[in-house]
Amino acid sequence: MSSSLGGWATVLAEVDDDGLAWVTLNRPEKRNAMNPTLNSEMLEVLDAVEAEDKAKVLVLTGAGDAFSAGMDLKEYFRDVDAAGAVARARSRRDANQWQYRRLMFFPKPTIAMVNGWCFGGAFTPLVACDLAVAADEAVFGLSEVNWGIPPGSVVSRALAETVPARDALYYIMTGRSFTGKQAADMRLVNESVPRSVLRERTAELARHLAGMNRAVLEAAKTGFKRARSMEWEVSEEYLYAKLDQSIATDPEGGRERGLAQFLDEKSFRPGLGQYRRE
Ligand code: ACO
Ligand code: V55
Repeated sequence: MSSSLGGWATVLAEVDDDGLAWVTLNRPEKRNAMNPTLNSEMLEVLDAVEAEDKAKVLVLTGAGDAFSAGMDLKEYFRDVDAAGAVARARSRRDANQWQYRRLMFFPKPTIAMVNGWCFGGAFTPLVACDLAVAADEAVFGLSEVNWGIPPGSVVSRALAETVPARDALYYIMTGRSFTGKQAADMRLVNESVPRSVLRERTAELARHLAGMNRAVLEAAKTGFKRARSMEWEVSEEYLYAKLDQSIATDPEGGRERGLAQFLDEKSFRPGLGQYRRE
């Protein structure tokens, strides 16, 4: 059983019984190219997933053969440019708002499930997700140069965050495509698996995260993502503040229970798994 989080023209969003929020870019006939409608709807979808208590983990994927064929070349580039500078600025703002500002620091764990085609602008939400799993057969590419532009927005920044410069420049400059297997080799994604098992493999990872202490997970992911760009002394201050905040606000008192199960009851080994939460 799964319940829908709302009705959108270009995105499907539903929560299943395991607490997984499946967010599916849903323009399969356009290979899930991101048009202005999708970009503004995704902002609503992220708000809905954040607000839904049953949703523990967000999985971002695409309908049909594509994850996403990138920005919509007609509606996002040609039509919006024709509409003028104000329309263009607004359209860029929505796209960037969901693709990285909102997604990168989303309070719940996020996993990109790359089921197929993934081009250009699609790299931004891919990298903004905490984790990523691809189909071996998925095809990726920085295809911007193929049609006459350099990668824009934060696409090249997102690549620099995840893959070595040699790989990034090779694909940014040649425009050549690569597979899910290659994406895993260069660590753009955590792993790739045959398409036939992609959904189950991703669900298994998502269920693991869904069964964890959410306050601690949020502090852990935010701490890593924010500390990356900090100087060490500042990151020490910040990460201690985050740790103390987590202890003070964790509604299930995870730390005390973990310590008691290990030190007093001797019924659990933290090195080998999480404390009992029931
Ligand atoms: N923008 C707008 N429309 C698109 C896009 C896109 N990015 N990608 C696919 N479509 C549309 C096609 O125009 C076509 O529409 P139509 O049926 O109304 O004519 C439909 O989706 C299907 O496309 P096909 O090319 O027929 O699908 P196919 O499965 O053969 O190929 C592929 C898929 C490889 C993804 C191809 O569509 C493609 O190369 N798309 C563009 C990929 C790209 O370079 N994206 C831009 C990256 S740069 C950036 O994002 C900033
Ligand atoms: C890209 C993405 C954009 C953009 C210009 O190369 C280029 C990708 C997300 O928006 O405005």
